Amino acid sequence: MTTRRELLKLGLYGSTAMLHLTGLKLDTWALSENKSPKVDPRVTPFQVDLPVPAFKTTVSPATLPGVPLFNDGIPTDYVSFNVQQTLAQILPGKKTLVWGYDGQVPGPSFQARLGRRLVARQQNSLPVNINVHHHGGHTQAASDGSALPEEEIEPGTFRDYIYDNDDDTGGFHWYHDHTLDQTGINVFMGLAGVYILTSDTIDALNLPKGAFDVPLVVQDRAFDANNQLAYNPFDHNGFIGNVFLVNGAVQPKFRVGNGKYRFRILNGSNARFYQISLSTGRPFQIIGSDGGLLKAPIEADQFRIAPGERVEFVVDFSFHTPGPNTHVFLNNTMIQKEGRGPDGVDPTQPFPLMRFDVLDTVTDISTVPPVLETNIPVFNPKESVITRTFEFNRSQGAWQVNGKFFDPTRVDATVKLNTTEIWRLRNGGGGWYHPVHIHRNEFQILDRNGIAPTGAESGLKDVFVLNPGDEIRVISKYTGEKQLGRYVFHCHNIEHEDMRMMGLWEVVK
Ligand SMILES: [Cu+2]
Repeated sequence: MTTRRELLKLGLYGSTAMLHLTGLKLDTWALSENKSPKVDPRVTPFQVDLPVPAFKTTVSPATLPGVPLFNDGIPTDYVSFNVQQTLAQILPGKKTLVWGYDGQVPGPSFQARLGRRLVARQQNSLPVNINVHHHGGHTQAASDGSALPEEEIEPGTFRDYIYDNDDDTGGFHWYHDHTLDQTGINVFMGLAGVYILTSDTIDALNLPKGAFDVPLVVQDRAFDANNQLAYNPFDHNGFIGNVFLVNGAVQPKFRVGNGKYRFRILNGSNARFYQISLSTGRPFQIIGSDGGLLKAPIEADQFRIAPGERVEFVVDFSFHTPGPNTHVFLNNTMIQKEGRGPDGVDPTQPFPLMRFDVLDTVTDISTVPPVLETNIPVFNPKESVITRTFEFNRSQGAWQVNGKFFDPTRVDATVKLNTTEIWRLRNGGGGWYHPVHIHRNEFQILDRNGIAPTGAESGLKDVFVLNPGDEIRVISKYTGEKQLGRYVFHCHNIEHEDMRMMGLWEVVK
């Protein structure tokens, strides 16, 4: 197999490099019928129960030879993953080959606490290179998973990731593959999972807990005639599938009681946007955004969620009488035919992503407190030392930032530690949507086209959707002595990212 370094010398990147590096032969991959918005006819919804990924349990560091040990007094937990191929029953009939953390799709969930360090060993038993990104985390550069070639885990080797969990707030993060040129295929094959960062203060809020606190990882996929995942490496517009999975299961059903549930929804799709609502039309309480809980809950009856974004919301099923015919559907009303972006919301065409079966009578003592997160940092625009502008544009059928393709050897911005900066993110045109993700920090949106943010966008964010024509100003302060070094920012339409819509930035003393 050709090495990454050799390919870079040859000037090969994106899908061409991906095919070399994964060793995938085109004839083994049915080119998916991405243009068809039609639902796969093999699918019958609500046949399987919603899988809820288990929390990863800790292990003794003594079981992990060579793992870093610490004597700085900070409590440290250790977990160990084996990233491997497995066969999953997704469609009826033949099983589907997937790539998963511990062979699971989504992977086991991280349960982390503020102020407690977590070390994760990732053993790569796949035939391809991997790189694990902690999306939403205030992570040391060497453990961030920033698509830099030198960070990659080659087959048969491992890497230890150190998560300090010294973020300003807890949050609903996730982890997913971030290998240069092949993030699209790696995530598509299953390399994604949930990372929940909590604290004593968050736990003390009387929000729904335990079995009433449920992550929902929403993804679209396409399958060939043999029930195998079908990815078109030459569709650089963005992958759009015609089978909808929640937590790895096709349009599942979920048994609930007549009480409140905290749902944490992650759009883990490569390029698809969703508009989420309930079939009852009832409002719910949005309590969290990408970067954790909001200051206060926001009542809403729908929201948009783009690739990489997270929204936390509380649904109250107490308005329903439990019974075998009491169903509530989690609907998507966003129409999207191609990777360019969503075509718009059509409330007359609700598509059920999953079904809640209200069957049980429960005693619900949980509440949605009027005050949620009191520790959200306020970034002062007057303290900003520079305003940088990044324009996301299309060129030569691929994707650029400020007219340049990503180059892992070129630093596009140097940020001084403990300073505040404003970044202006601008859509370069053509009717394309770009959900832009910046690593390492959480940000406040100052304004979107001059207007202050509303809804979940008023909370801490790390993904910013550039609709056509948009210009967004975001602000953050770059604190953290441990978090010096190189990070990336990029479009989270993963096919755009793989075709080099990414920039490199560095935090220096
Ligand atoms: Cu994009």
